Amino acid sequence: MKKARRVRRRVRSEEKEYVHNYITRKIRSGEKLHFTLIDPEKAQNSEELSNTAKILSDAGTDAFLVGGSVGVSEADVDRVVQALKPFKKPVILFPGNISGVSRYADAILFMSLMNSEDPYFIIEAAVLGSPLVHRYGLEVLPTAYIIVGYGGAAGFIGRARPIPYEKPDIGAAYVLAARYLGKKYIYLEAGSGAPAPIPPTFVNAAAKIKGNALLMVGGGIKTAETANEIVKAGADIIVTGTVVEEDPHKAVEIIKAVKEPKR
Ligand code: 1GP
Repeated sequence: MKKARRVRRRVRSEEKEYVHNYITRKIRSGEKLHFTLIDPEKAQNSEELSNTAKILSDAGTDAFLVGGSVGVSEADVDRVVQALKPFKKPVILFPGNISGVSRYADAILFMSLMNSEDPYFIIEAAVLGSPLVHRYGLEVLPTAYIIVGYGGAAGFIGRARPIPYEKPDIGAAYVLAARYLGKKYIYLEAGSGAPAPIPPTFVNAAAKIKGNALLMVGGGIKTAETANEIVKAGADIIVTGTVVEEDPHKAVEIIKAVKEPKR
């Protein structure tokens, strides 16, 4: 049994790079990353989804995140993950609940919503989802999910107590706690469609204290300038979703800004 597992592991590492290795290899070489978020509930037209994915993949997005807060079934997630597979970028689950776990994905942001007031979103959803993650053999990316400011659907559904934009010291304390808990990824989330993204000062306070954890920032990033400022403030990974739905070509400009940030 043990031998079989060893062989399986070896076969996997020969065929395919682990997603965490892929991400850290790029970060160590000095790159900043861009993740494209696809909400399965909104991606109903598969031809449109493939066209969008091709534009973003060609532009250099580093991975696809698949997830949403409302109206997402496992069948929807399976369909979207499979549609994204041909583009040869890692497909990472970003589950709003246990229905967001698909066997076809490459990895999962295994999350705790750190500033939820509901134990379900802090730990219980993770407990209910973990046997599925194990059965499907998904690579796990341990993630502290922290909701800031607006919060959007993720904040409302997740019963978060969002950290005010003007309180970066509280954000930094959450980041430090996440780091001490051993999280490898810290996701500062303003909420999808946030009217204003997380301010660079807030991101900078988090970046200074994050240690070796990777800092992801998303919510309300709609222009190359904003992405540039957030990268300069110390984010390792920028996530965009709404702008991709509205105009994939605008997202291409954001990818350029992430890859070649202006000083
Ligand atoms: C939401 O952070 C992501 O979970 C992306 O937000 O849709 O505003 O780009 P936007």
